Amino acid sequence: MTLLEYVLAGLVLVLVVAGAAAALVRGRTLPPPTRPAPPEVPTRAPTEAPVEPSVEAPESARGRLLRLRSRLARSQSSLGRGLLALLSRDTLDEDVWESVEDTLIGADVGVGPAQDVVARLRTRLRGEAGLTAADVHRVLREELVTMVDPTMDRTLRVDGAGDLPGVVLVVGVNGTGKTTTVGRVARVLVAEGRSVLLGAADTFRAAAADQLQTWGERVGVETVRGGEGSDPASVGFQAVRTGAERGVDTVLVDTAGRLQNKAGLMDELGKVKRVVEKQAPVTEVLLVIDATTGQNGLIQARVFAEVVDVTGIVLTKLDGTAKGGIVVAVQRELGVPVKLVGLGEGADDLAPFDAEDFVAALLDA
Ligand SMILES: Nc1nc2c(ncn2[C@@H]2O[C@H](COP(=O)(O)OP(=O)(O)OP(=O)(O)O)[C@@H](O)[C@H]2O)c(=O)[nH]1
Ligand SMILES: [Mg+2]
Repeated sequence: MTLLEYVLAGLVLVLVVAGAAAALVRGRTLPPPTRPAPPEVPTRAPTEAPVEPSVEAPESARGRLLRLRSRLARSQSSLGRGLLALLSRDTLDEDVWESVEDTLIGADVGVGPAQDVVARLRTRLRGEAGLTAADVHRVLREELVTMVDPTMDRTLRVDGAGDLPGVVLVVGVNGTGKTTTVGRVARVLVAEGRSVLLGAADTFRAAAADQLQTWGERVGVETVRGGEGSDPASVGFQAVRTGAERGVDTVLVDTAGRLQNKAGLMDELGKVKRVVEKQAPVTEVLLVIDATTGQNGLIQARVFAEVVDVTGIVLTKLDGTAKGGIVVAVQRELGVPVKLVGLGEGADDLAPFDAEDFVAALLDA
């Protein structure tokens, strides 16, 4: 090989190495040509219509108590289990009957109903030889169901006469769960395909109307509200008038919490109902009672019933007390059925009350 040939070969080698290096560098900085292009995402111009706020699909009322039964059973297990244990003893003597009565009274059933049940159980279980545990269970269940009264009509009156909306007024002392109840009942009605309007007749605090409105918005229901401190009766009236004009099925009116011993506030409540009724009859007055307040709930019930004709009781926070007997006591006190029970803080933790299901939960804990 001549010198020239060496030089040429060297040059070729340098060129090849340089080209390869350049290609390598290019390969590192440029995206590999084989990588697929990202799919095109359609972008929305900011001027387009805003996305609709998502509206929840609430759970229908049917079967709710079944879902919530374990919660009820958990809170009332000492009552059911206590009674069953006592009645399963070999001999049912005076001591046992006294303990049965004490257990019932301890669960807030009330003295009268407790004595009635004991008398009936004594007659049915006395001297019957060969009673099995299943027999005792059945007799106790039947007597407790009778005590809770399966014959009471527990339907919510949410329909108005003719073209008028049904009007539900929700009342009770502070913090019992009125606003929560209105929100939850609205969900039940929406799930059943009804049209609903809310009235924020709690005008003490702006936050109260906000709270109600939030409940409504979650299920696409509107709230009629007045200014802070405005007359609750006129807000109630306006809500029912609007409901009638729009032809909605049901107007739910939330009211401010009020202590039953404040005469002025109780008079105001009477006025709310009277004024609303100039527009359409109130089809249901729900008194909300916090089950954890026990006997105090009975005193409230008495006073509220005098001012507004209570047609149904909502017993909230049953998940928080072992004294489920208050159901019986309050029904006796007013002669008005418990229609709904609250068993938790969740949006769908309100269930229609049913005597058989309730007793089943007590005994099957
Ligand atoms: N554990 C439990 N909590 C409940 C139940 N019902 C309502 N609550 C809670 O009770 C509290 C009070 O509820 P609200 O609905 O604001 O009561 P309110 O009667 O409207 O109160 P005021 O308007 O202030 O008189 C809230 O924290 C609810 O979540 C229930 O069934 N179980
Ligand atoms: Mg409230």
